[in-house]
Amino acid sequence: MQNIKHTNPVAIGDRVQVELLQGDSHGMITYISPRDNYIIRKATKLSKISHIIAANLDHAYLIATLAQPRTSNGFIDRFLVTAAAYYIPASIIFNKIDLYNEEQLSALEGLTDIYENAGYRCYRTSAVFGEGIDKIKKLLQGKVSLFSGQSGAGKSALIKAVDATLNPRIGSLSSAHQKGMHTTTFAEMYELDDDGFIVDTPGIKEFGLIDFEKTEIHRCFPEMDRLLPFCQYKNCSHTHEPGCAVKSGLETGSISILRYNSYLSILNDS
Ligand SMILES: Nc1nc2c(ncn2[C@@H]2O[C@H](COP(=O)(O)OP(=O)(O)OP(=O)(O)O)[C@@H](O)[C@H]2O)c(=O)[nH]1
Ligand SMILES: [Mg+2]
Ligand SMILES: [Zn+2]
Repeated sequence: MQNIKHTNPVAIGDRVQVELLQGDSHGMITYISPRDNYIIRKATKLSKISHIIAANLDHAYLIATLAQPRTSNGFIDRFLVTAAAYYIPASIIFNKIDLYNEEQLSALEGLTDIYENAGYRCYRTSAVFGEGIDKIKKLLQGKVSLFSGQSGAGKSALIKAVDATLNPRIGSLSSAHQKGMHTTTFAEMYELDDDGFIVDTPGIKEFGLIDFEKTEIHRCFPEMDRLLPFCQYKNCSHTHEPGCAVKSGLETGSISILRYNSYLSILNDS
């Protein structure tokens, strides 16, 4: 993953030294400290060029929703894999719970089980009604956190709910398709009044993985990674090998079929 071209040499979250120029109103970045970590996406789907979304993160949160615009499982899994690929701890915030009907609430229970079993914390919030916000505030305290997800999921609205002194632009949904309108157009870091920083990002259509080795992918599915020592083959790909603990897990239900299908789909794409 080293020889990748980036569209941005300096990213949100970089720690830099600045030399002030005349009048102190302008400066020049003279040094970028080595990054503890960073998270990347492809500049465009087919592009070899990538864009560093942010650097030096403590945690990445996927803002998902089962109401408009519904976040697909595939999207959730690709986000989680991307974060794991860059060794950034990740969690899921299911937002807009005020809009969920019975069916969506029961889907939420199911998904929460799946992802918590896999090893990801799940939270539920309503940015509009303030539900679940106190918990999120605590999580963000003293940390550098990233909010990512599809346009319209409520990333900016959640930031405003967490700290009312901040003013990220909050959009509306398109009346035709109830999709987001790409209101946030560039990543921006906000300092929370409670200590901590949060990076608001533009909505992402899909996460494309970058130059990722097939053999690395199961490392990014923690529940499968945990089973690897119990597979008959040390380098088991969990697809066709005999004595595969992941395939047995599928039969007993300890591995979710949704997650396994995402695994296969990502494996096929890379
Ligand atoms: N009912 C309800 N609406 C919400 C909630 N959170 C956000 N919204 C609405 O969803 C729409 C989009 O919210 P934004 O915060 O702009 O979404 P975003 O994820 O930042 O979108 P982009 O900046 O385009 O990526 C706005 O109309 C919000 O008021 C929620 O918890 N409940
Ligand atoms: Mg936004
Ligand atoms: Zn296996």
